[in-house]
Amino acid sequence: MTSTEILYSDPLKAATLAAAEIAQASGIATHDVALVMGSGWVGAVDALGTPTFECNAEDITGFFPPAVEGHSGKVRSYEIKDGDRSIRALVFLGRTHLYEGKGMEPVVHGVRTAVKAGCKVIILTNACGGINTAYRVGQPVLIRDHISLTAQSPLVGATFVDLTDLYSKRIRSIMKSADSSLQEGVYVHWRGPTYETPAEIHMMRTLGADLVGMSTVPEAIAAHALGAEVLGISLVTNAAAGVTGEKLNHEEVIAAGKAAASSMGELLAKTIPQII
Ligand code: 8IG
Repeated sequence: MTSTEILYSDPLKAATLAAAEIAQASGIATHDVALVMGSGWVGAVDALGTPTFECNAEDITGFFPPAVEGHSGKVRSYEIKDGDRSIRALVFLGRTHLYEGKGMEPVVHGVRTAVKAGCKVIILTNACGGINTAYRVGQPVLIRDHISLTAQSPLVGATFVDLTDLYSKRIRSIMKSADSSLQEGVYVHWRGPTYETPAEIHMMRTLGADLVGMSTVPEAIAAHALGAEVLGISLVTNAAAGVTGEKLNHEEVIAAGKAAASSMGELLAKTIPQII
C-alpha cells in the first residue's frame, strides 16, 4: 500500500506511522505540544528559536505537498526551555484544507499525527475574516467556540463526542492572563475556496459568528476526539465580505499575517511553558 492509500483506508494507522517516522528522524521520542501554523503565521515560529529538526511534510506517511501560498509544508521540532524543563514542540508549517478536494483525512492527519507523537495540547492558528465589526485587521482573537457550515466531520460511526469545552477554557484563561487585550470569538467554518457573499456574512453574523475561515474546525474536533486539549487562535487579516465595501484578496491576508507574526510568536513562546 502507498502512504496515501494507508491514509484513506486506516487514518489512525497512518498517523501512528507518521508519528514513529517523526520520532525516528528527529531523535525526539515524544513531543508535548503541537502548533499548526496557518496562512500568515509561518513567521511567528521564529520566536520559538532555532528548530532542532526539520523535514518536508510530504516525506512523512500521509502528508501531501503544500497547495497554498504562505504554507510551506515543513514539519519542525523545537525545544522550548523553561528553567531546567525542556518542552518539545512539534510544528507544522501549513495545513491541508477541505477546499483542496482531497477529502477530510488529509485535513486532520497533522493533528492526529501530533497526538500519536505524544502531544497533549494542540495549538491551531489561522488567518480569517472578521465578521464582528469591532475587530480590526491584524488583531488576534481566541476561538471560544465554533459553528460548522461544511456539514462534514472528521469522525465516522457512532462516536458521539462532547464538544462543550472543545476550545479549552483553561488555556484561554492562560492566554488572557498573558495578554489582557485578547478578545474571544465564535469561528465559523466555511468550505471555500470562494470567500463568502455579503449575504452569507450577514447570515453568519445573525447565527452568532465573529470570525470566518476555511480551516481549524475539523482539526479541533479530531484532536479533541483523541483526548488532546485544543487552543485556536485566529488572526483577523481582512474584514469579511460586505463589511467595508472593499473586495477581498489573498495578498492582503499574507501582508497582514507578516505584519503581526512576530508579536504572535512572542505571545506563543511566552505562554507555552504556562500551558504545558
Ligand atoms: I484569511 O473572509 C481569510 N480566510 N471563509 N472568509 C473565509 N475565509 C477566510 C477569510 C474570509 N479571510
